[in-house]
Amino acid sequence: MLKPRIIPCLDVNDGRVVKGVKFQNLRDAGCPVELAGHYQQQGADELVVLDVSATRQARLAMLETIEGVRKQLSIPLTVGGGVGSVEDAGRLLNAGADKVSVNSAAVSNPDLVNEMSVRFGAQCTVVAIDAKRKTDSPDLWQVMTRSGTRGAGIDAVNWAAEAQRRGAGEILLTSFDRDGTRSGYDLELMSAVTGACSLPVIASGGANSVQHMVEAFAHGAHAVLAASIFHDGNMTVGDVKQKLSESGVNVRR
Ligand code: 0VR
Repeated sequence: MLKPRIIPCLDVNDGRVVKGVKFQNLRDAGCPVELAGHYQQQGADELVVLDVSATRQARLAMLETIEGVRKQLSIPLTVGGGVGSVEDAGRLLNAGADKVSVNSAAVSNPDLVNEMSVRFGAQCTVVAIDAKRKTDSPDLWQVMTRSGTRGAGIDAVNWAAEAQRRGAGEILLTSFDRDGTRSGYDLELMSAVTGACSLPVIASGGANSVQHMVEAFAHGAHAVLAASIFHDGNMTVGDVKQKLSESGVNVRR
């Protein structure tokens, strides 16, 4: 099993890194190619680049961004955002991604998970799940799609288990409620999903301290993803890894 991983996330809108709260009010957070090199130098174990662009031409330009990011990196690169088909995934892999994450399209067409896994391998196939606590039953989470704007009407824990059965190699689990809030990861969500799915699960949404990351690992996360705290310069990846190591988390040094 891989060591616990620290994964900065670059949400890219129209060629620029952005950051918001609950996927809204996106502010500019810099150049993806520069930030990618920056985070690798700080000791990031992997990088996630998520295309959150609205327009088609911005999505097409994304391939150039991926090629530029790839030139900076020797660590694994996962790319997602708007992946709708095996062909889309192939284009991203050809542009330099090591893994491709699929979110909304897999919810509407679950066979896409099987197709990606068969064509490219489970190790390339990441299923991203944006989960939101159900208002009427707070210990259940529903899957949100289309950047958190649409309730898919399915249970997030069950969807993670189905993604595993369909050949996914990893789950990128984002708490919609915690995204950008700096209030910590949704630990109950993490426990519920890791209890139902034995794939590596990446915790995402809400990180604001090393303690938040220690908690996520203690609740079954195999990796922690963060955007806000890294983009805003509050902490470097090196700071985080130093403190995690002191807290007994066996990170790669
Ligand atoms: P923080 O570490 O809390 O900033 O969040 C990490 C992670 O949840 C976000 O970078 C990312 O998953 C948010 N996703 C989306 C989006 C952001 C803007 C627009 C759309 C989306 O569709 O996932």
